[in-house]
Amino acid sequence: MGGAVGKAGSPKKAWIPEKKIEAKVVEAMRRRETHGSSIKSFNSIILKFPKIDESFRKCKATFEQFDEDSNGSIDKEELRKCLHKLETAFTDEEIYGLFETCDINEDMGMKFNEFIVLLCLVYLLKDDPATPQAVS
Ligand SMILES: [Ca+2]
Ligand SMILES: [Ca+2]
Repeated sequence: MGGAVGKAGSPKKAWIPEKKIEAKVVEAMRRRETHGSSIKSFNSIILKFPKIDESFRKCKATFEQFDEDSNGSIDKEELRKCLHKLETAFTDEEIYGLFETCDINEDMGMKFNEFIVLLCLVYLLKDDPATPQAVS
């Protein structure tokens, strides 16, 4: 790297500060590497794919259960009925809100890909699924 400036004189001196910066950058990069940020976590997600695949199949089965009339999409009423059946703590209003959030293309039906978004949201929103009466 670097141009051909000051070939004859003492270019080394002029280069020192720049090299210091370069060294710092390299050092910083190395530090980031050892801290292993985004790339590492991306890999660790990919390594979980066999498990995700399994969960995905379960999601598909759940989707089919929700889709009572088997028309390939879950409508508002189907979602409401199923969430009530599962005894989730959502009010009708919340369920409709979830539905509207997840119905990305706004065709009033939830396809499988939209259903995945729903599952993620439900997961994020639920706070204490297994122990409802543990908190006093
Ligand atoms: Ca349906
Ligand atoms: Ca939709």
